[in-house]
Amino acid sequence: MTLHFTITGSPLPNIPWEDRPAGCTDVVWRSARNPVIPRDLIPRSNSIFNSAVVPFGAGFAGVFRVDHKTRDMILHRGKSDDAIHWELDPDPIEFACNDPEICKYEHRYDPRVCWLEDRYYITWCNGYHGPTIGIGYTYDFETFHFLENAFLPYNRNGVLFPRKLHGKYAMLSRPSDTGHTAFGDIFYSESPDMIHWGRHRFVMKPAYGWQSTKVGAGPIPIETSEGWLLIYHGVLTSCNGYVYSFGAALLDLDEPWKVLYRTAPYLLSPQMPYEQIGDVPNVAFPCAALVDPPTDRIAIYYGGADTVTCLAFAYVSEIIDFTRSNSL
Ligand code: BMA
Repeated sequence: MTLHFTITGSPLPNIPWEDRPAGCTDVVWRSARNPVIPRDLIPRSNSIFNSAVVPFGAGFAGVFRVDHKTRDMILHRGKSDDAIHWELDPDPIEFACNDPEICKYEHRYDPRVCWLEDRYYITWCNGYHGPTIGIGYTYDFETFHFLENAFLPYNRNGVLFPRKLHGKYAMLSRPSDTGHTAFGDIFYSESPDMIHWGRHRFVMKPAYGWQSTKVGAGPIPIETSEGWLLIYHGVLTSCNGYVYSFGAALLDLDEPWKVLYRTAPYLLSPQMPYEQIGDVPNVAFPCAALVDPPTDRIAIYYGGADTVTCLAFAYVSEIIDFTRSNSL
């Protein structure tokens, strides 16, 4: 296949994949095997959703949001040979932590995992007197280390860039509130050491329709010659509550706070029963993507109705073309 642009990253020939179904004209299509992770995969799980997977060794590993039957929101590790059938550790991840002040946590949820330099960094929504962005790392998905909270409360959807920019680590996040935040813009921040974050820049705010209430970064941004491809969620406030869909934006490669294009229509909205019915109805919430640059294939992992984990497929080139030609 000859692409008219380049995608940065190593080949991933064993990416999970299903061809676009006959007759489907959507840019993003769902796995016929959805939900790929059921809510009851492990004995203590009430639900498993909004989770992050990465290539690891000959297979895949991930950090999963598991809401226990106590309704605590906790992170668990998982492994898979094919990125579809997952084995989750029944016990939560324990993060090694040096400072007792921040070692205790109120909750951990909505993880993202980012391979950066020499390790897998994990960012998640961490309860420390309200939600903020916790940062940890692992080399092996066996031992996990907690670094720091990146920001003051209240913040959600902390998503690292997969390489340094201007010699600094870079992250998107979404300042929020203690509750079910009825607003939300995406910001960009930089750090020399993963601990201290600053040089904050505004990236984007809600627009209309499916993204009229709030927006938040989804999977780790994908580097292409056309810009950073950011898949993000947007929220509509309907007469019956929030509706979470997702779309895409292209951000400037050097100055990612500059939005080049951004989809006016969504790429995927909650339309299947496993997205519409669950603990929180009408939620499609992407937290990870696997990409195979040589074939242009992308597999997007998203939570369905705050209950299960789902998978959707697309071609990166088609998302980019669609984003450009259907931009706000
Ligand atoms: C957000 C987060 C997500 C969740 C969504 C819908 O505020 O809590 O984890 O998927 O609400 O409930």
